[in-house]
Amino acid sequence: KAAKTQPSSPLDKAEFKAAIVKHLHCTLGTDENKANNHAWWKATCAAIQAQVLEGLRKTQKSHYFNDTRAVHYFSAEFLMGRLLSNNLQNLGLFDVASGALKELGVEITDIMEEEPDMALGNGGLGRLAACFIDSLATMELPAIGYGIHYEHGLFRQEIKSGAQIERPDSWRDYGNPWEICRPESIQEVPLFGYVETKYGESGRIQKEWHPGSIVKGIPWDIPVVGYEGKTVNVLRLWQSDSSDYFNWDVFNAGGYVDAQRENVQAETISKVLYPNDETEAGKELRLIQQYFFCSCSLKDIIRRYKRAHGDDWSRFADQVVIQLNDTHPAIAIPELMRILVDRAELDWDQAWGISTKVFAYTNHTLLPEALEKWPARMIEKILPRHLEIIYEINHRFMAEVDKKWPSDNRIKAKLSIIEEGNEKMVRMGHLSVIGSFAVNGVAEMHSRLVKSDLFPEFDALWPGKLTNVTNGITPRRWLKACNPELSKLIDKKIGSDWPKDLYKLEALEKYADNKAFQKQFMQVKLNNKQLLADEIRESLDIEVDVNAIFDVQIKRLHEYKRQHLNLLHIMALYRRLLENPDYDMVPRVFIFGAKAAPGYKLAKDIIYAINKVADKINNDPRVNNKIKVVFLPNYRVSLAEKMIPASDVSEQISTAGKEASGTGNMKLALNGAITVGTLDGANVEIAEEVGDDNIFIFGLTVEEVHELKEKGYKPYDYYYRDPEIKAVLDWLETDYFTPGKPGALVSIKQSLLDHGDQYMVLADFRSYCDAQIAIDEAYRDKARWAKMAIINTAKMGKFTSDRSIKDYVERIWKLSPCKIEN
Ligand code: 26R
Repeated sequence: KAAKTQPSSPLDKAEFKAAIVKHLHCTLGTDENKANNHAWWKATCAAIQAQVLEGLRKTQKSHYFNDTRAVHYFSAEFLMGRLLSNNLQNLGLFDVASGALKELGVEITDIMEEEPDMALGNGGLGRLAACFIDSLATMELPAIGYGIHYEHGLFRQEIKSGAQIERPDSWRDYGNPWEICRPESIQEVPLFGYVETKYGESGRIQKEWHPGSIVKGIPWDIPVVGYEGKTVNVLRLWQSDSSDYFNWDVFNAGGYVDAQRENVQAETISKVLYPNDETEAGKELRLIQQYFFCSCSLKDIIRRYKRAHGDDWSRFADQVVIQLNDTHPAIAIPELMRILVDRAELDWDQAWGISTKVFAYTNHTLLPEALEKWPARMIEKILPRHLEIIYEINHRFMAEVDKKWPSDNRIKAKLSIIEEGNEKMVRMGHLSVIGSFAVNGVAEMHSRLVKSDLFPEFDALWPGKLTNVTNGITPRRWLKACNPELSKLIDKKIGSDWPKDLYKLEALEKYADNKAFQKQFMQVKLNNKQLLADEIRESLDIEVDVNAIFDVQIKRLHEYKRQHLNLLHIMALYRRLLENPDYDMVPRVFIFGAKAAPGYKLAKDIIYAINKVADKINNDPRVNNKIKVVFLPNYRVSLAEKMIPASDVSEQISTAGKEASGTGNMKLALNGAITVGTLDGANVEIAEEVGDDNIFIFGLTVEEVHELKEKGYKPYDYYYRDPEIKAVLDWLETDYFTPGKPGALVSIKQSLLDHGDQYMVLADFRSYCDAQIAIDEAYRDKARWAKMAIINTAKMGKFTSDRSIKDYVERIWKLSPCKIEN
């Protein structure tokens, strides 16, 4: 035993036990008798981390010696969730660990609950980044994720008397066993100040930025363990700190600096994640956050490049590709130009030639209010040199536009990076398209709309630059780890190599009609529903029947996602039951999980309404338990992992053309839930895969939405023509759901009638109700439903994030895998 000095050779149960106990004693200063679940969790993580770090060391050595080209995924958000079960699964150590703990008298599922979620993201975009780095490691691709080490992730949601309350998320209060601080790689980030123009001897104009302050970026590395493979990549997150060497230098430069000096408390930069998804706020601190992590990351990349290639920039674009996750890191484009032109003293064309071979940009939304724009004045104050560079980029670009469309000022104004107006604004989307060699949308339909509606002239100017890469999800977390029972059933039926090759699930299709398999499949679903029912009882004291349909809508709360369409349908069902106690319906549990941006009034009103309607329905004996409404507070990755395996119906009901892709839709279908959805985002591709018989599509198409907008959409027409619509909307105005508080829910009605129903909820209402009736019918036929569920799981191969990454690698990044040597 003592001879076993190679910590990388997989541990057996006895060794694992010994490692946990050693960490209890030596790392945590406790023992087997005193340790609580938290201590057991930490000791277990520490035991695993030793293995992980060995893999990390070998990976970094191999990448270094092979001088590999790597992708650098720049993202302001990484929604990692918990890492324990994922790391165990990916290392193939789950059963060993759970056995070892059992012998120590500890349930692994209990200690897994001790881990706080790493909630460093808002929603889809952040979780996509997390799935992508899992796939990159699994596919043995050299990759590094760069982001921000927020002290507080997305707020914790509490529900008080039905309303959302935000509380700070303090995920690191008791330490994070997975992260490693790397003080040897600290970077300095300049901010504010002014630009000096110098005339060099060669007559070359040199610009020098004299910053007004300097902050420190401290890197924290989180190892990213690939499935079965040996690759362990890193996610490098930057934490801000005040720089000790700070302002003296600058200060002494003279009074001019004093006048220009601006301050930002260095520590506040990485303090908190902005909780807005989809509403651009233009806050100064957010721009500073974006520049802070881009500047640190670029310097980190360049330091690594120079170690191998010295001052020879000619190979930079061969070694480095940077993927911009939306426009949040777009400031990296002028920052690289500044480094190349001002620091490395390359001429502009050379520098631009390199930059535009390095960057690629992913667009995640078409909603106008989510497209980032910064006041030019704000950029000038914080990053004076960058504004100059942006103007220069734009100037040269306008010349290019003039060649294609001579003297067309309308097109110039439309394509310019600068939006003229009362206040000059810098359009970060335009900057990203111009500075990148590839631009992609995240689902077929979304990418088509990016080309036709958002950037049509860019598409004409640079044919082929705009493209599609459909999103995906990692099946390691979203099936293998979160749904162990279904995973084992699948293993038994078709073998266990599906986590790395999800198209293998197609082999399940031939059992879709098999009675015995249907029974097993639906038994697993029932067991998962039981687990969720227990959770609902514990958290909300609501009893739900596991034989009811579990109908789930989980996503950020937004009008375009239309949680209120779901709610209006629930109210309509309730009303039908009150009018006709014999109204025939399969009992249904409507389950919601959603956070609203703290400043988004109507979104918060919708949460309040869901909770108030829930109170009433759940406690009305006339409903006879045919409907339950459950709003699970604090929706997050770890809660999703419990809800998704227990879902029968997946609500994907956005207004057509508004949801770029969606990824929850994929997770739910993979776990055997049937989608009720519009032809929007990736729903379209899910429908293609599963076939029309295995999905419930309803509502207006994008084209119909456009037509209706064109000819003038009048929500009042639907209100007066459909008595059920009128009844439920009027109901909102009474105090039926909010006793003593009439009008408490009226803002929803107003938004749908007086404010024009921007997202066409009323237009889709009837068609949605019809789809729900079709679901009710389908569910009554047990065999039919089981078959649909099995086919959904079987047909999700396309939606593994491994396929997305393969698309990026082949069409955009041009990377090769790197085998890890011992
Ligand atoms: C500028 C700002 C405040 C902001 C805008 C938008 C901040 C954050 C966002 C988040 C966005 C755009 C987002 O999460 N988009 C989602 O990306 C997912 C992954 O591609 C898609 O599946 C999903 O449809 C889309 O809404």
